Amino acid sequence: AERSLQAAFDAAVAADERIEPRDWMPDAYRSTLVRQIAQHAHSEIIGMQPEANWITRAPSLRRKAILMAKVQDEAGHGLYLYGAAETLGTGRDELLDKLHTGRQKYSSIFNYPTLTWADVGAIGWLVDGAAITNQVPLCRCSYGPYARAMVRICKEESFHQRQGYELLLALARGTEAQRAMAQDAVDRWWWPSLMMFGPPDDESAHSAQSMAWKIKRHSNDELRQRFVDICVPQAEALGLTLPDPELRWNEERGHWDFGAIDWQEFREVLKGNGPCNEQRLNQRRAAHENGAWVREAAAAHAAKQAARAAQ
Ligand code: FAQ
Repeated sequence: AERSLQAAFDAAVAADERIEPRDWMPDAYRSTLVRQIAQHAHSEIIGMQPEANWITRAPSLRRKAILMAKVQDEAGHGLYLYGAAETLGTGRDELLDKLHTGRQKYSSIFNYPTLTWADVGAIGWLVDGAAITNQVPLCRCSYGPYARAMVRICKEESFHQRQGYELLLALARGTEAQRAMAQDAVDRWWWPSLMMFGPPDDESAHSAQSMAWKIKRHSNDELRQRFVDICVPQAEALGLTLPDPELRWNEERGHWDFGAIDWQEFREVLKGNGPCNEQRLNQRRAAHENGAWVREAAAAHAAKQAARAAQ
């Protein structure tokens, strides 16, 4: 029976059909999805911190309203993603516990500080830009609930990316000090954004299997190259430079060549040694503890409702 279930699963993946929660799936497929979706969900809620840092200091009411909407969207993305993970049989409390005890990861990018207002623009342009490049193919992921969550998330990420670009454009066209602030933010966020796509293909432990299962549709390096190709003309339109002297159009490849990424830095950030790892996790744990009364009240309310319904 196991063999025919496996054959049905393989056939569904080969035919580009969606795997749904009640379908049989290999254990390793399930655990790979839980790992990736949980890491993605954790990234969304930890990713609220660097930008929320600027809400009280936004330079105008308009900018503040936009930034609040964006940070709220990220909380929503976290909820859709934790919901998608729940369809695989893993509870949110279990996933949050793994985040809080360092047993599950979140994206390396959120371990860098937001030092100036221009960082809000650079995050929107580069970090959300990288996120979209990575996530648009995930709308065709073989697991139905994850793929469907990605459709809405990508629409919202596009708005986030454009607000970042527009913010940077305003600064780049502003005073000399504003332009310098924008350039400094781009200088600091460029390389970490390239690391968001994960290790190079020949060091990517999960890529081959995830691509065979059609969870991933493109390799880490392919998507990274796509992102560089998109950003170079956009930087030019902004009048800002990307901090890589080796960026060069390669006629033969039809792509931009770029310089070497500091993978040692990436590994250090993953090990917990980035500039803000400790701060991000501490703040997350504190938020969870401070929210305990809300969870308790909701559980008490649900128990009361259930008791009333049973009468
Ligand atoms: N950071 O074998 P691979 C956002 C880990 S966007 C930390 O290549 P895989 C939006 C990887 O987990 C950011 N860890 O892994 C937003 C694995 O470790 P493990 C979130 C990383 O899964 C914007 C090991 O390295 N987006 O939040 C990173 O096949 C602004 C080996 O790597 C997603 O999560 C990294 N950068 O490919 C929010 C997208 N890269 O688990 C707020 C969905 C790799 O064995 C503000 N995820 N690792 O211990 C994916 O597409 C994939 O998981 C990849 C990695 C491409 C990230």
